[in-house]
Amino acid sequence: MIRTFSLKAILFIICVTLLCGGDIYAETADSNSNDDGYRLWLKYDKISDANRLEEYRSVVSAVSVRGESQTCDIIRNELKIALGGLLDKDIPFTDSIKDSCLIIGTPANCKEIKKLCKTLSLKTIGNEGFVIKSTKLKGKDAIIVAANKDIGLLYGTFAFLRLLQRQQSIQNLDIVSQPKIQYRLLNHWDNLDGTVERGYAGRSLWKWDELPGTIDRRYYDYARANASIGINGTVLNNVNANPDLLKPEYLKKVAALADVFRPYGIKVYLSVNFSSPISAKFKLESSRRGGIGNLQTSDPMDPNVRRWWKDKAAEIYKLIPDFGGFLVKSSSEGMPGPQEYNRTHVDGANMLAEALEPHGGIVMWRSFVYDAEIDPDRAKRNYKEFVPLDGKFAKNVFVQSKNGPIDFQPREPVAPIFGAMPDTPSMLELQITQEYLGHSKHLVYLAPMWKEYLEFDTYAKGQSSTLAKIIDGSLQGQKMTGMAGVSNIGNNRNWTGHLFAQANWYAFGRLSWDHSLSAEEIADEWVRATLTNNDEAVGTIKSMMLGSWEACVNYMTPLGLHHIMQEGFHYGPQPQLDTAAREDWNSVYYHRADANGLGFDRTCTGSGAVSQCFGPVCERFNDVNACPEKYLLWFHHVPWDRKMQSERTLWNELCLRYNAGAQYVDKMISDWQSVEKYIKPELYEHVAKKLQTQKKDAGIWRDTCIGYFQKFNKRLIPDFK
Ligand code: GCW
Repeated sequence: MIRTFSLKAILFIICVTLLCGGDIYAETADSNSNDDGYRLWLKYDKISDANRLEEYRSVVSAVSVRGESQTCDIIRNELKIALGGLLDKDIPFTDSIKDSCLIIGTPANCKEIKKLCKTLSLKTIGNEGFVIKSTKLKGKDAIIVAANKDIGLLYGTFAFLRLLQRQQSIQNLDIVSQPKIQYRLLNHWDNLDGTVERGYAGRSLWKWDELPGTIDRRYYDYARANASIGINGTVLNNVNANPDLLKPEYLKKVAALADVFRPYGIKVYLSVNFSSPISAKFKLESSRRGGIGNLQTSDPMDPNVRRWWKDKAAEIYKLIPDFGGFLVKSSSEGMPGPQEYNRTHVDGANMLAEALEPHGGIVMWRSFVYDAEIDPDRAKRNYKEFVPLDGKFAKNVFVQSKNGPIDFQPREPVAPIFGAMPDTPSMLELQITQEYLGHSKHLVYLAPMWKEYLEFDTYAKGQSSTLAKIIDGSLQGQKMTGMAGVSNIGNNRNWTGHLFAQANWYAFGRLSWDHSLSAEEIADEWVRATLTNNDEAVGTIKSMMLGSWEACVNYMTPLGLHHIMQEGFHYGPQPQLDTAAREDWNSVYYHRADANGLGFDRTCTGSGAVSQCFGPVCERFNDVNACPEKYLLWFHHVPWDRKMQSERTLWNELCLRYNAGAQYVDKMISDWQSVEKYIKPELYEHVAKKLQTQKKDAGIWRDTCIGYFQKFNKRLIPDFK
């Protein structure tokens, strides 16, 4: 089976390469002069430091990539572009180890690497890991990039190139790296009509009407960018899933994309609609939703429904032998689910798991549910529905949960569901697209936020039970581990709408590979690869980035406020919103401002949400004197005159934070101006313009929210100067 598909895929690549004039990467390689952001962090502009350039040219004077797979061809191609650009020189590629100084191979295809195997720690690094090591071969200095599989070589190649992009020394290298998380996925919320839910960078990349006949060359650049940061899977479509994607004609299109992505180590997954087996003619009936099958039900206990999914899985795997699996949003925001048949999440997930299991596929069953009947406090609902089901899911099922208990707010405490289901693999869902953080208009670097979550100590198994240890399986011993990021990619030339939003895509990939990397380190890599290598400018830009999330929290939702944004659109402020279709979509439900104070009482005497946290966390958050101020109004209803740590009253502190957030944007504007001469003009202008919009809108956030809350407390607005 594997043999036939790889042969088919090779022919496919050859055809595509011919169709694209034999140079599928031309765009990324050639646009040096005119920089519109298309090339992302894979620019490979010439090394600016003359000494380093000399060093690199002498150390990497010839390259040998061993192996004949498509992945090895991709590595050769990448090195050609990268070394040609960075070293501004044609580096010879050779088959002979003896003439070469950079050797890339596996023990299976390289004798010398096989010999060195014992010293290279290859045994412990799995299929995706790699080793980069300075060594001597036949008495000559050499650098070896070694791995067990070709995909590890590709990751190792990108890691080696990152060293050059950052102009770091490549003497005495001794790097061993393997991913801490097994499933590192982008989740696209792309619809079949080309729109993207919560997408702010144009339309979907997937041209369904052209596929499978026409393969847009951007698919290759997408795959290459993802591989460069270690992403190994992509869910192509919106969790609000259109069942049509499971029709045979669409599956052929999906298979064409899978063929493109495969040699980059990227598997394809689909979001599926739970009603898919139901006949389309039920579309208009209220209790049954139309799918693409011929059944009258999608009850997971119905044998015909189970058969339907098994047949569908078999059909998919025939076309895509390495298909990844299904992502499911069920019984949430109008999406159908097993509850309609009085069945549980377990019944639904396990039915799909059973269909995928023989083929090696997985189910990612989302816990994003907030049925108002479960509890009056939305923050408590998914925990209450899911935690009792711990240990009942099939082995190939993840429960995929958002980082916070509500919904990707600018800041949330970590969702207490993490750690509370020790016998269920849990996948962390982060949102790269800035639904609640200024869309693609605001410069907000998200790595510090993700680090705050990952490093949060849940106390699930006593002290030092960080979220990172829960999702990488080290705390509770889970075998399957995963991290998903809701994509911010669209068909805009610069991929993400805001140039700096590329850094969030980048950071998600890097953190899913290694969550111990710091936000600062990742920013350093990204800035040097994308913008400039001038140390001073790098320092300035990094500092803009590193403070940008806290600033955004301050001008939108300081001190634990949340969900007070414009209805539906979620961009600007609408703290007065009290007319939404659901109570828990209203801003007033969340901030609870009144004449006495502000905030949602989730203490043990309030909604009780705090008691879902583990002991010491619960105690700390429950106590208004101990609760970290960043979560204060999340857990407490606080009097306007209460003294804060700063000795200011809550009201004055709130005003100060709103103002500090808005002022930070002014600082970013002047910082950006100060680095102008290091930035390509088109990119400089693009960011400068966006910052002006951010300034205006941060001001609107501040003024609207302060003005609104003042109506309750009737206090003066403190003088900010
Ligand atoms: O945050 C909400 C978004 C919806 C989204 C939903 C979800 C895809 O506003 O647009 O739907 O979350 O995560 O399912």
